Amino acid sequence: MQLSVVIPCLNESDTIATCVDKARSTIAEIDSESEVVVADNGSADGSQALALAAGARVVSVPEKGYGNALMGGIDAAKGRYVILADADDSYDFRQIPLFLDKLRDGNDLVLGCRLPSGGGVILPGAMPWLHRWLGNPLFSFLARSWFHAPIHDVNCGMRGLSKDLYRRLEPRCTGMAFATEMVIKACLLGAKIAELPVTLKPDGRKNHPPHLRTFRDGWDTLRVFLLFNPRARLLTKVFGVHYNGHSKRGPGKMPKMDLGVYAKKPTNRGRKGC
Ligand SMILES: Nc1nc2c(ncn2[C@@H]2O[C@H](COP(=O)(O)OP(=O)(O)O)[C@@H](O)[C@H]2O)c(=O)[nH]1
Ligand SMILES: [Mg+2]
Repeated sequence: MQLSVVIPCLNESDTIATCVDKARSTIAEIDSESEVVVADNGSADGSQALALAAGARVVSVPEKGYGNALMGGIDAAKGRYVILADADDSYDFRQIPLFLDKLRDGNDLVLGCRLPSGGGVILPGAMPWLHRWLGNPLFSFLARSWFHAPIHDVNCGMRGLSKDLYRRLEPRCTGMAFATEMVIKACLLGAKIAELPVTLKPDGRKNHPPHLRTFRDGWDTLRVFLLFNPRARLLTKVFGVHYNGHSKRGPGKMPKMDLGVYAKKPTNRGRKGC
């Protein structure tokens, strides 16, 4: 199978059916051998049934956290390429073919970019002020300057990657920092990375606010940056992040590390996430 669209979902009954519907109709036009996988994180609002009825394959991921949900979904995905997008109807699933084209062109990771600095568009009300003007630009700047990532929106939830790269990443971050871990590790492995402008619109939720918790998730993301940057080892000590490893960078070199309490070993799912 060529393509799996993986949608992480936690209590998204307002929007999950719309997202699955849009994803399915888009991929049906480009590749009949493709699937939509909803990685459900223990929704209690009937999201699973809605996703099933809309034609998705639903995978249950009991361990909470954005990273856990995505790891469960990507592990179950059968496609050679995987495209990820939120279940809140904030991304445009009609852009899936553009991601697939770039993956087929030989890119290992194709990152969406919502920020205008990378050509993206954020419609009014779609992103909180702090994320728009501080968090996302700052973290993306760190990804560019510390790890030479050719991107402008390290946290974008719409992205595509090859299953082959995913296997080599051995991700461990269970929460929102998963998005950053993926980009940093792809850089450290020398993966081919491309960026694609996307449009973010206000999500379609009516019943609950976004899951992202600005300060907790921002702090976890910063710790991942410190952890992987050899020059920041002193800082990691100050901030209580454990770093047991090497500082070698470049193709095929992955620093050894201990992500401490907020990450899990690849073979040991189910620990407390971040
Ligand atoms: N934050 C978070 N998101 C989850 C979790 N499990 C699944 N998700 C899904 O991950 C996606 C991203 O969450 P969202 O609140 O949209 O984050 P934001 O787009 O960064 O504001 C959504 O589709 C959620 O339903 C979880 O435990 N935590
Ligand atoms: Mg979202």
